[in-house]
Amino acid sequence: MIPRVYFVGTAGSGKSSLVNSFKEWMENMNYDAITVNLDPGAEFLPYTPDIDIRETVSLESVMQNYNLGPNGAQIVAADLMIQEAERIKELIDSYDSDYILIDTPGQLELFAFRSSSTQLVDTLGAESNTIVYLLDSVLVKTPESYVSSRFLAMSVMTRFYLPFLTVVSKTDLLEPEEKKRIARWNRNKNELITDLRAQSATLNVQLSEAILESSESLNILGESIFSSSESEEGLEDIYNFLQKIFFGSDDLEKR
Ligand SMILES: Nc1nc2c(ncn2[C@@H]2O[C@H](COP(=O)(O)OP(=O)(O)OP(=O)(O)O)[C@@H](O)[C@H]2O)c(=O)[nH]1
Ligand SMILES: [Mg+2]
Repeated sequence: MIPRVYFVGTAGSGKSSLVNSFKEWMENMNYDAITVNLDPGAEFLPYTPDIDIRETVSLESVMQNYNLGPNGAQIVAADLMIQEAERIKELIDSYDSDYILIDTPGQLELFAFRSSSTQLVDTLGAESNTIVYLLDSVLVKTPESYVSSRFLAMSVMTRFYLPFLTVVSKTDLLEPEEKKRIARWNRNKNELITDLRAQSATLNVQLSEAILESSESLNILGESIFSSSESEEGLEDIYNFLQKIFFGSDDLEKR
């Protein structure tokens, strides 16, 4: 089965841009990928999807047909998407491609925490899936926000139990010092705990430390890759991760 790669993350974390830049990068390397948009609310996409949920389920049409505001419509749209799952799977299967790059809705909670999404992912292909989870670089600059962003990532991971890569996105927006600091936390949990302790010893610091100690000792998330859709940093690393997961590190034959 052709690998399905879901790009997941909080609103504005750079999912659609990464789908676009990763697809372009693959094309430049003579690898082949198709793009699937599963965000019914996307108003603008930086790429033209090969398959687009908005052709049958769009936020605008759901708002009109069900007389709902944008939030209620998002929920109805997420559930309507299941009815489209078989059709989308058939469309996906009609392509001969190396990778299927799947863009997910802006509202992370809609994709991550509603059972419709796990059903959708299963129907689209239960065997060859992975999640590329974007940690928005704007949201990981302090030790507390870095920790809470990783907790959110872990929470998403427990919903899907799929191979999972965390990517710190939009790294071109980080100052060199900020980037170095995040890289230190990424490599070494103790550095993160030291920096957490340097903050005032409030209950949330103690709580963060306690959860970190137990969860990170299992190395659940592994190290994050730093990526930027602007500078193309990390795109090759993402590709290498995917190749390892799906093909045990063998390079794809160039087309
Ligand atoms: N500088 C910079 N800006 C980026 C990068 N990736 C995305 N952006 C910008 O961040 C904003 C959000 O990017 P999107 O790709 O739409 O993010 P998204 O996660 O798909 O957003 P939603 O689907 O609305 O949740 C846009 O203004 C992008 O131009 C990046 O790597 N570098
Ligand atoms: Mg998007």
